Amino acid sequence: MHSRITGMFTGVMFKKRFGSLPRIFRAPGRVNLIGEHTDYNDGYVMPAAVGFSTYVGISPRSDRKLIIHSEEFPGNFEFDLDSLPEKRIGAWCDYVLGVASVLQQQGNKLAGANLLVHGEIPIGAGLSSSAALEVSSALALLSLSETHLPLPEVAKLCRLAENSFVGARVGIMDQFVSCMGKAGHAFFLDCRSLEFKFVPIPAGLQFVVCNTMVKHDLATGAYNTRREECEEGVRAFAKWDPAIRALRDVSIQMLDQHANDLPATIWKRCSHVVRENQRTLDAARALTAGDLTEVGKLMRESHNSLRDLYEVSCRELDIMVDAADSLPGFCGGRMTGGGFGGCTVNLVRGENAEDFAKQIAERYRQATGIQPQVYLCTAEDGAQALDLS
Ligand code: GAF
Repeated sequence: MHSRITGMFTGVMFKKRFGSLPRIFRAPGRVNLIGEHTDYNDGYVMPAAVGFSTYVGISPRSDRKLIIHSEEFPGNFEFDLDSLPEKRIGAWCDYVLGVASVLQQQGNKLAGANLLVHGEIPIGAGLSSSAALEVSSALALLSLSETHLPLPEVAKLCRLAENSFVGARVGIMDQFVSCMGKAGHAFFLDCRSLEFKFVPIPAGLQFVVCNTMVKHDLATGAYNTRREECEEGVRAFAKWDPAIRALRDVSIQMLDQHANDLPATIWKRCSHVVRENQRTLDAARALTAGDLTEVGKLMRESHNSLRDLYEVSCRELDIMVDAADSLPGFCGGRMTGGGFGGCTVNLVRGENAEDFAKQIAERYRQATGIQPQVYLCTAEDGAQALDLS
């Protein structure tokens, strides 16, 4: 219902701006329950799509122009499809441009179009506003071309756009869950084979997502540096065992065996990834069995590892994670997404969720002086065309 109303609103804004009625596409943001910084290591992740989405309205033009506008984000952008920039221009429309550019490189004939973007996912909060913009734009642009792409292929091309055009070497998790998420379920994905399964979220459980209000920016160096450190680890392990192609292939036993053979930082990064993969497999099993105590324990271990070994947490995220401890209804929590700021995700019993939100906000405000935003969410469906008739 919410997405229908927001879709209609986007349609009205579109008509006001461009004078015609658009087709509307929606793609959601996500929280990641566990499996952090594992996707680009061919590992496992378990995110869920949530109720915040990006909406894109589109209508065809008779020329080759791409006009991109948003009521929320600054700037009116106009490009020629025959001479799109080759790299990011440093504006929010890069995610749309990147998708258009990759679609054309892959041989799709795009038509000129007017696009209006309505975004409700907090920016820089680690809830995948970028992936949602890419996916909704891809569906919109494809709707005016003759190509039909299955959603997993849409996810892959959006990731490629972010890697090659925007310059952030992200993995496949965010685009995939934005495309494929399912209401009421977490989405367990093997990032090597791209096989996935839906894991039901136990009835009555809510996600309470707490925004530290510290912004992160994936295009900046630290994320790409972590990837390079993982690659260095793979090169070392491959010398000891040529079958190793990614950290996914390293066992916990092998990791421990070589604890003193790798530079300390590289070993810490590898140690996080190898054990996080195991935790994600264990968490999927525990969630399926409804064992929330185990899920909570694994989430806490994941956070500690991201803090101490992968070093992508920050003081505010640690405070927010600690602030959840002992609150009524709390089942587990951790930082979610790339890190360096952004949000924590907490699994909380529905009847306690509102009180939890108030109390954690107060604890965080007292400890940091920052007023956080707290969102009550559930797992929602992935991307779709909206039928507003
Ligand atoms: C960001 C990236 F976009 C994902 O691909 C993933 O690597 C995540 O950080 C960390 O798990 O959201």
